[in-house]
Amino acid sequence: MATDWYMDFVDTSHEPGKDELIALFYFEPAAGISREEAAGRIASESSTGTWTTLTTLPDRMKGLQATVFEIEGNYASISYPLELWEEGNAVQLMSGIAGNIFGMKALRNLRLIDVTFPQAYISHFRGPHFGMEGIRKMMKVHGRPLTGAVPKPKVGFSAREHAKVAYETWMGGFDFAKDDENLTSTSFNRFEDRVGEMTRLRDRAEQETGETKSAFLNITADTETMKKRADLLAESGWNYAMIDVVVAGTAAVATMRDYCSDLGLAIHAHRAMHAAFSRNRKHGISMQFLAKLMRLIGVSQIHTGTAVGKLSGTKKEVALLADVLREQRVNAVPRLLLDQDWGGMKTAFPVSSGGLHPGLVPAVLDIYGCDLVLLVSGGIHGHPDGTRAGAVATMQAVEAWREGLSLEEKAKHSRELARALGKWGYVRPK
Ligand code: CAP
Ligand code: MG
Repeated sequence: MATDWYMDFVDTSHEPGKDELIALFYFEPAAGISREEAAGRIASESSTGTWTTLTTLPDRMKGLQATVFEIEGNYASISYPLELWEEGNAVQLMSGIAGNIFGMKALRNLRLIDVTFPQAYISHFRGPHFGMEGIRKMMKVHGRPLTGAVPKPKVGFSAREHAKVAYETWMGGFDFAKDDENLTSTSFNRFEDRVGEMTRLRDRAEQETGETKSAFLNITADTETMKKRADLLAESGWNYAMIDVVVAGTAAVATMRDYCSDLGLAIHAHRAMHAAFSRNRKHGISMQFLAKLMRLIGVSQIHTGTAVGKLSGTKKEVALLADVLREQRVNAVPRLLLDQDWGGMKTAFPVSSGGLHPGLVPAVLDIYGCDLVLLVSGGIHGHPDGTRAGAVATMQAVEAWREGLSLEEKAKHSRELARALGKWGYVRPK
């Protein structure tokens, strides 16, 4: 008598229907387990199956089973009937295709690489509130990347000191100041105090420059507290809220997407903790999928790496992430990305940050182009002449790239850039 039925979830002649959700996995079977059985177990455990054959299995339930329709080396493509997935509930999707399966003894490694969402699934999500166009209109910035910086050291400033660093950043020509991912409302820098100080100096910087200035103020906490903090931001005339989306969780981001949207707040998504599951190429969840999920839920922008800075991520991966967020039609890249037609869902900005300074700006813009939020933090506060000069130097590097000039050429008539190159040159921090 058969005791398991994993092979019932494998059919390499299956042609997924247009309404089926498709997932691409990298997998390594455990010793003694064939590829087919291992792939069948992934499909079974992420859809309707369990470890043993069942005495009760109404025929109609076969229609809910996932199907492994392609196995190519260590890559399995699995299709899921749409009925498996609750409309508009990305949290439940994660429980299915990113849940128990990571712990199965039958696998030595498993990595969820990407998912193709069918239109019938996407249609239940609102996506980004503004889109890149809407953000540019809101910030009155066109034809160049939007720029920002985090006051550094990451935490420790009082609210007043924090706002002063933000003021210098804005006066150096940057559009945004950003809270660091681990700054929320600490004894030395309460959120309410920071909003007050930042609002006062934002208004001054806007008056003095005639430009729109904003900030990614970090509301990350339990959802009820995040709602209160979002209310305070909206009352104080801000147009963004920042959330550490991985540690906050998919459910919290989904709740806050609608709450912030109703308040006219764009969401800046910091991805701290993503590397716990995205960095290992053999096990975990890819950043491509996290970026796709966050656009689906509706953040306005999310960190996607620099390829040249201090944190992991290759040029190719960074460019793919930008496509996932900015394009309406994303073409498959073997073993890295699946096809995705976003069906008109609004776009989201990639955010490049981490170990950047003026000398690295051209290298980053060569990868991303103009539709980017560029964050240079240590790379302005470490400028020999201070934060404002560092921001000016970075804006000069952006101008050089747009004018097709080398930084050396530009630096001949841009003192702040010359001084930045004098300190850092083109060093790529480790
Ligand atoms: C960068 C940063 C960002 C990282 C996040 C930091 O500061 O503020 O959190 O960029 O990484 O705390 O390190 P620096 P990613 O510019 O001074 O390095 O963007 O890859 O998610
Ligand atoms: Mg940070």
